[in-house]
Amino acid sequence: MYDCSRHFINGQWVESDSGETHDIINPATTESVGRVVFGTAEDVNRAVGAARAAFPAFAAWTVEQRIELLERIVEGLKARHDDIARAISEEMGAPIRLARTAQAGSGLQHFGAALEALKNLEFHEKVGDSMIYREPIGVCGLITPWNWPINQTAVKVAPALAAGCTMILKPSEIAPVDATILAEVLDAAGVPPGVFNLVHGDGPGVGAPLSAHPDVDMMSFTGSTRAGVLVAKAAADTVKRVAQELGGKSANIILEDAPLEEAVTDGVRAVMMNTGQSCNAPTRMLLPASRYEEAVRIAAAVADQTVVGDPADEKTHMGPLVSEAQFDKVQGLIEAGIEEGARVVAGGPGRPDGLERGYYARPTVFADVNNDMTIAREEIFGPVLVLIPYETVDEAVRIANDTVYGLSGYVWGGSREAALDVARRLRTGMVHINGASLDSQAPFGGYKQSGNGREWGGHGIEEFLETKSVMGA
Ligand code: TXE
Repeated sequence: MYDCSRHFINGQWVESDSGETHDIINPATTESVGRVVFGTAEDVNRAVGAARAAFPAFAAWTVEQRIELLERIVEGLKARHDDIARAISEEMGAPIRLARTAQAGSGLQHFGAALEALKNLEFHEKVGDSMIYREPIGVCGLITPWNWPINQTAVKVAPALAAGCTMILKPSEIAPVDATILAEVLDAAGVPPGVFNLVHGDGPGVGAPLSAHPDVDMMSFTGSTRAGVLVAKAAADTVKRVAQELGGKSANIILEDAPLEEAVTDGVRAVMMNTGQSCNAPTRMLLPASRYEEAVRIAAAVADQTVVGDPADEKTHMGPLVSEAQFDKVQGLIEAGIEEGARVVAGGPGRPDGLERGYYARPTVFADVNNDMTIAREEIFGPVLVLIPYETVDEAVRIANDTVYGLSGYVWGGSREAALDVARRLRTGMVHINGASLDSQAPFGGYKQSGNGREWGGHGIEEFLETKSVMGA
């Protein structure tokens, strides 16, 4: 059983002010795999106090000291890799193969990327007659969701440490285990007391008081647009910086001359990965009308081949959704798609055959979708792909941009120049051409209601820095 019943504050594992604990549910079995404590505003006060007290000394560390610290953390994460992978698989249902590779691997990758970026970052420069210094912003509140748990904590904790900030992490109450393991790794690596603090709990109980706290200088939030707006509102009175990585409804534009089989296959697999629970999933596939029916056949076949089942099984491609609430939400949206006249060509409502226990959904593909339908507008956060036809490239770009979100875009085409031209017209923070994967040194973040600010690599560290101009220096 996983034990997340204590916070980590000022270098110590401590009891919560509340003592109120909840089960951590394995979504594959619906059984408890551990307990997590729900903290209080008083716990937040203690953690912020510790982070504030630790800030001056940590901010004065040299870049070399911070590099050595990050190197020790990378070693620690490597040593705990299998523990982290197993925890992720059990707390949020990721297939063990995905948990070991992309999920647990991303924590390591982002600490490594922050380390490399730190080696090349300039913390001061001369501009005209003045000196410009870049200094750590101070005490940071970090709030993360459950879908890529170690990835999301790493992309905040690593750059915050690299910048010289102190912090309070509030991980998702649904998947708190690997954040607890991360705290153990940081402690063993020699992070000084108070520099990193972990407070478990839910949004209203811990996230809200942390966001509103007058002694917190910055909030970095990843999660739903709904909760991101609440964080920004709570933070507004204290004028702290708020970085947000929020929802998405990313378009995948397949151009007329794209290798159709490869592009559609890649697009379907990308949506089903992590059971569709990724903010940057390419959930709207835009297809030239002339090749639409051919693409529908390929997409349906690929979705039908997805192996859904026990996350502990090495052969599983897709595990359950994270929770009963997420299962109900996804089922409701699949029903909405049918009611609004879209055509189910793979999957559909209900559970896959033989999977009566656990929050399993069916890999679902909808054809005959127009961009005004609910399933084309809302972030479903489940294994649901919609296929939308277009007549001209201009129309495809218009449909792609016709969303409140602006996180990612995807373009497939026979000509790199033509694909790049489309990429430049998308109002999104990231675009992938012809299946190119994410790059841990390239900034990650969105336009519009997908958030503001950028994470990953050097841009991620800059988020945690203030700029000071000294005239006459
Ligand atoms: O996430 P929330 P939830 C979407 C997904 C899902 C929906 C709700 O569609 O169905 O969000 O999921 C904390 N002040 N995404 O409720 O609410 C919360 O405790 C401060 C998309 O699980 O976004 C957790 O630590 N914090 C998303 C974190 O916010 C608050 C990833 C995320 O929770 C808070 C996850 C508050 N008032 C879900 N309320 C993406 N696109 O990446 C909640 N939290």
